[in-house]
Amino acid sequence: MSAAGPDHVAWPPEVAARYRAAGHWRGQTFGALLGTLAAAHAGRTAVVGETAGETVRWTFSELDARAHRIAAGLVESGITAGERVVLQLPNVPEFLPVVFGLWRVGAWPVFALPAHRHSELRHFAEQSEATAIVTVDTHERHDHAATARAVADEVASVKRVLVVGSAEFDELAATAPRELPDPDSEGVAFLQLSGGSTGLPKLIPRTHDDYLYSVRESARICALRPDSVYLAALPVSHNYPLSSPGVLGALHAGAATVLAPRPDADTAFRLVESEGVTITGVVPPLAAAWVQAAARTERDLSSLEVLLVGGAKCGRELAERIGPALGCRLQQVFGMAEGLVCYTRLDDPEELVLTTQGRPISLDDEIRVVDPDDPAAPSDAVVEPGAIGALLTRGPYTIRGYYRATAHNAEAFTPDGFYRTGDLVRCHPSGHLEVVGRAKEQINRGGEKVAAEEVENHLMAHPAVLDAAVVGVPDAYLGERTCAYVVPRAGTEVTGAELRRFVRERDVASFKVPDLIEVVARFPVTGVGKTSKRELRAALAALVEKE
Ligand code: OOB
Repeated sequence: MSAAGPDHVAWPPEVAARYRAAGHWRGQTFGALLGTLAAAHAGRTAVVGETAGETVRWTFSELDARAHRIAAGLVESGITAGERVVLQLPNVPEFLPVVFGLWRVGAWPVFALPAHRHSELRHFAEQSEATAIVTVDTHERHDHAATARAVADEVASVKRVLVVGSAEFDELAATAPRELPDPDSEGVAFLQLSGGSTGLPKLIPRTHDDYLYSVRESARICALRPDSVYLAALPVSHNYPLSSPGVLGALHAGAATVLAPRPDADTAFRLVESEGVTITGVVPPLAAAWVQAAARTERDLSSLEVLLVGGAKCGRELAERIGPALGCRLQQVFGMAEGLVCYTRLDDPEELVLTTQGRPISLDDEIRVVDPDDPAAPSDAVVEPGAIGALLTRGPYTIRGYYRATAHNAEAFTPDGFYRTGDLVRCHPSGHLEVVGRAKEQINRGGEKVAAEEVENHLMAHPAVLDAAVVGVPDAYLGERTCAYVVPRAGTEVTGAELRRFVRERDVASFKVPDLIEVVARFPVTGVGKTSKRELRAALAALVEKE
């Protein structure tokens, strides 16, 4: 417990007992799972990836042995159960043994994305009071090790930076394995990041039991089998390629995972052909790019059976093109790091696959669609069946609270434990949800989530900025782009170009730098005097149209 609130808001005991009795929570940790998988699939390929320009292939036994050695090495380097470790790894094969090593120790990985920069990394380290940062040397021309060291210098709790691929890491990874006590399966396994709508990303505590349930069911719903080959095209530290069904779903099924160093069509198609990939998951802009590239590729994509599309809305037009272009079945997925994941089923009627974002994993996922009118003072009145409303959910793998965020939790959850997703949906009679919009102040930039307030704060740090309002505007390729309206202080002048540079220099993930900045004399206001983001959005949309 910290002053900001508990590390983990547990499910009420009677609810937890129900999830156990239903067989959702099985008392297994990820470390124990890997041991079981290694016994069942010993010599089969678990991971294929590229490291230092070379392809590596590890079997389930090798992965298990590596994870044991890394766990022992982490313990010897002083890392103990319950400590938080910020992990910033791109799609390198070491991702898996490091994560399973941490899980065996009982330390909690904090899953930073490769795109995060100093600003975000520092926030994760501070917020979680992390004792270590694990990262790579450089990746895509960014010096991750230098960023991690700079954060370590500034955040007192961070005692060490471990760079995968360094001599120090190789030594740690060669430690003789040792018996370690198995952590509590109902305890926190790791912290995921929320896309956020207020300030900096919140941390999401997920337990072994709850996450494993979603992984096991995802693997089943996506029909993964030992001879499936899953391609992780997106960065694996994100919840979607990690567990929906993702790398963990593939492992769970005894299937191989191929880690793509980059998600572009050239890289992905090369790997589909060479590794016989059967299933992968992408965000809509990437799906569109692959569809286009497929028309002129000479690669053999015939092994591909399923393409998952999610993270942002996949419109019907794109949905219709996927099957014919890539010769595979489309599966829509609508999920969130906080928990709830919906899939269209492989045997669903075509119409539902093309027009909905699927139905929940579990019959115990409770869905409530409520009147969205005033998010600040929600009435939570349930709408008529089939009407559009704000989605609330609770269930066996949806958190009951963010990490150390009591004040925010009071708004993000209802008193009876439903998570306010901020998504506007329509629920079909079949239970399939159609995502029709969003009530939260977040921009979904092709699947990458940008909290308006976080960017506004960066803009307002500029001495010439009096006020800033960040909104999303429609974009044909990304779905939405990030745009900012800025009011300068009296007597100062500032340009959009200058402000973009300013935000970039504050060392934030580049997807958060506003695509467009408009400097205006004042914002339109609502009846009660609040900035009217609706009007700003409309004005920007008109502007973009004109351009
Ligand atoms: C996934 O997780 P997050 O945490 O990055 O973002 C969650 C939010 C949702 O609340 C929703 O606003 C949006 O992303 N979203 C979609 C969507 N999938 C996610 N909006 C419309 N259509 C979809 N299919 O993005 C995530 C986590 C697990 C699996 C898949 C995606």
